[in-house]
Amino acid sequence: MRPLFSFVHKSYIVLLSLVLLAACQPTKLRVLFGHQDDVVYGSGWQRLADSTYADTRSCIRDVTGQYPDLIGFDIGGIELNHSRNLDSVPFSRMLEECARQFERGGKVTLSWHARNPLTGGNSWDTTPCLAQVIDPDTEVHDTMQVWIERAAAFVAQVAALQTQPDQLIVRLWHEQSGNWFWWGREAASAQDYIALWQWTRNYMNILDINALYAYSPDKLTLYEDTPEGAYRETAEWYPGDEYVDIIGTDCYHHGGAEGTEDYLYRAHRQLDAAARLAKEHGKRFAFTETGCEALRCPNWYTTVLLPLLREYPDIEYVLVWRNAWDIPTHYFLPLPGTPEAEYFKKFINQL
Ligand code: BMA
Repeated sequence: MRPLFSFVHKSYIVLLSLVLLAACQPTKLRVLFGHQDDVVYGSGWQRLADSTYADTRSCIRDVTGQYPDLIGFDIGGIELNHSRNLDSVPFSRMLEECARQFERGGKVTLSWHARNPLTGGNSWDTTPCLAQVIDPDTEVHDTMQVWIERAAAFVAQVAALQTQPDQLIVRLWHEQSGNWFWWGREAASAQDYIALWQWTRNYMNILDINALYAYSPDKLTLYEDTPEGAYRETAEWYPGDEYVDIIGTDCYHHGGAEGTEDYLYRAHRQLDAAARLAKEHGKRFAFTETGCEALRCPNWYTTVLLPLLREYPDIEYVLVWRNAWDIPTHYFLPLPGTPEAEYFKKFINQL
C-alpha cells in the first residue's frame, strides 16, 4: 500500500506544482507592436533606394527575428508633390514596403506632418492659419484643398494594396493637444480643428478609401488638474463618431529613469481619458505613439511599458517612433547586440 500511496501522493504534488506554476505565469497581452519606418532604415543603416525583397532589413527583425505587426510611415511632403517624405523616405519605397507588410499579414499606420499652408514652413511652424484654412473664401483654403487631394490620392494607393480587412490605419492631425503643430491647441480652436479633420476625412471618403481612422491627442493642458479635465479636453477636440474609428493617445518618456514617475502620471491621465472616450463612443482604443529616446531609462520596455500595457488590456496596438539612420541618439527600439535588446526580446515574448 505504502509505495502506491507515495506514488499517488508525489504525482499529486507534481501536478499541483505545475498548475500553480502555470497560474503564476503572466498572461500574454493581445497588443500589436509597431515601429515607425522600421524597414526603410534603422540606426546606422538605410534602404532608401528601391530594393528587392531579399534585401529587406527590419529594425525589429534584427532583434527578435520577426517582422513587426505594425509599421508606421509619415506622408509629410506629399502635399508638395515631393518624391520623398520629410525624413527622406521615397514615397515609392513606402508603397513597396506597405505592399510587403500587407502581404505578410501585417498592418500599416500613416501620419501626416503637413507643412503650414499659410507660410510654407514645416508642421512645427505654429503661425496661426487654421481659421483661413477652413474659410472657403481664402487662398490658403484652396492650397489646403490641393494638399488634401494629394494626400488622399497617396493614401488611396496604399489602401488598394491591402490583402486583408483593417490593415491600414490613417492617423489624421495628430497631437493637436500639444502646442507644437500649426493645427495644435495654441494656434487653433477645437471647432476649426474638427472642421479640418472632417474635411480631410470626407475627401478620403470621396475616393472610397478603405481604412480605419485614428484620433490621437498628446500632452493635455488640463492633465495636471483632474482625470475629468483630461477627459473633457480629449472629448472637446474629438472629430465625431462618423469620422473616427480608433481613439488613442501619444505620450513620450523624457528625463531618463528620473522621468518615469512623470511619464506614468501623464500616460495614465491620457490613456484613461482616451479609453473612456473610446468606450463611451464604441470605438477601438490604441497607444498611438510612445517611446523613450535612446532608452535613457534602462530596461524601459519590461519595467515601464509592459506593466503599463497590462493595465489597459483593451489597447489594440502600440507604436514606437523611428530609429534615425543619421542621428545616433534618435532611436526608440534597442540596437541589436546590446543589453537593451535582450530586455526588448523579453518584452516582445509577453505580447
Ligand atoms: C520627429 C522626429 C523628427 C522627424 C519627425 C517626423 O519626432 O523624429 O526627426 O522629422 O518626427 O517623422
